[in-house]
Amino acid sequence: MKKRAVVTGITGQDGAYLAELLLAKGYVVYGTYRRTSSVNFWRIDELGIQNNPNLHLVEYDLTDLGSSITLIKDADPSEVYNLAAQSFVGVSFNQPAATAQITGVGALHLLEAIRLVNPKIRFYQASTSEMFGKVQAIPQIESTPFYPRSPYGVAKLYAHWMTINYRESYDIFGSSGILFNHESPLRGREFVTRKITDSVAKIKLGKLDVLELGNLDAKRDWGFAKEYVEGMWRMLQADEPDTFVLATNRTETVRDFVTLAFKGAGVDVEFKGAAESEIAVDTASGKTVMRVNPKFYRPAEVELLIGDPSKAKAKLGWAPATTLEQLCQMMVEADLRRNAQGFSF
Ligand code: NDP
Ligand code: GDR
Repeated sequence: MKKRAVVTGITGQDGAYLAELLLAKGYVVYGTYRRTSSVNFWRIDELGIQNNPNLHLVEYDLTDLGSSITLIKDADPSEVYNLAAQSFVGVSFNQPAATAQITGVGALHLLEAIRLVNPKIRFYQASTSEMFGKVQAIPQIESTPFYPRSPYGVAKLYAHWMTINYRESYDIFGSSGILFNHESPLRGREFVTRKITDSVAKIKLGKLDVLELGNLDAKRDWGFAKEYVEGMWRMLQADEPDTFVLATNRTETVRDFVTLAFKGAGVDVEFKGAAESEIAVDTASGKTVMRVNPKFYRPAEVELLIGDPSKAKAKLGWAPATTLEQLCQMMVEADLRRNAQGFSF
């Protein structure tokens, strides 16, 4: 009998990579997507798994308890990976209540469905380094106190504690992965790394003049998404449910990522000015290729994230392999190819 898994949020970056991994391991995968007027399967299409006979696409909304119960009943899985969320931190300031319902209470709906339908199902919750927010220790580990700085971070913290609560109250195998930022060519274009690599490609191809960004001083611990979904899977194969940090233990500024991305496209840049008037200039042409626009600043910022994944290495044998330079180069090349072909999602 093949193992069955539910992956919520298959239209997102991680959902697509995780579905690819599980299919390669011989699972039957029930991947959920939302009914919208124009559902977009470009990621699973790009990975070539959309027509895999072991992949079932299921319409589902995380905010609906009944829909969650039906999903778990019909798919009858042994593992559920909850990756669906309103995952954009910036938007969570404008839509705090919707973010709470989807990103916070949505996870509870799945836990309730598991408790009611089959408490033996193993559950993975996509927790986040945003829960550390205004960081209380450097680097951050599983026991570092939380201090979320956005409605998204607060909603994720609720889901994280609910996962632990269901573990302790009902003996449900609920594991929580505190994942630091992970990127890839499949990253959404609203997130800063992909916004940068896509814009760098467009500037290189003469399709855009200037990239506009917000806070260049924010520091992030960026890893490669494809490696992080392997960590999720390992968490559900462990003997005990637990909480794990997945990270690279290296942190760089957004400004550093801008430099790397332009370099990846063969452009050297120099930064001038400061704060709201900071720009980056192409040293060869003298043209301004990046400028700060305060409209991209957030009401409250997470200044510095750096995670220590030692526990995941010791207990799961998980470690990141791709360097930030390799990751950035991979993303720039994918965006150069896509933009040259005239499309970019
Ligand atoms: P994406 O934003 O790429 O994907 C989110 C997915 O959630 C999409 O498939 C989206 O569907 C779906 N979704 C949104 N709202 C609902 C809803 N109401 N009902 C059902 N599905 C919904 O996120 P990532 O793949 O990057 O991240 C996966 C998970 O991991 C998220 O929970 C995120 O918060 C978390 N995380 C991500 C990190 C990262 O660096 N990538 C780090 C730490 C945690 P649609 O396509 O229709 O919008
Ligand atoms: P983050 O990712 O908020 O860390 O959440 P994002 O890429 O959106 O921002 C990273 C940092 O870059 C700064 N920044 C900008 N961000 C965006 N999006 N656009 C800009 O123009 C810009 N300019 C500067 C931000 O202020 C921030 O400091 C991601 C998401 O995937 C979450 O779902 C996940 O939980 C965390 O990573 C870990």
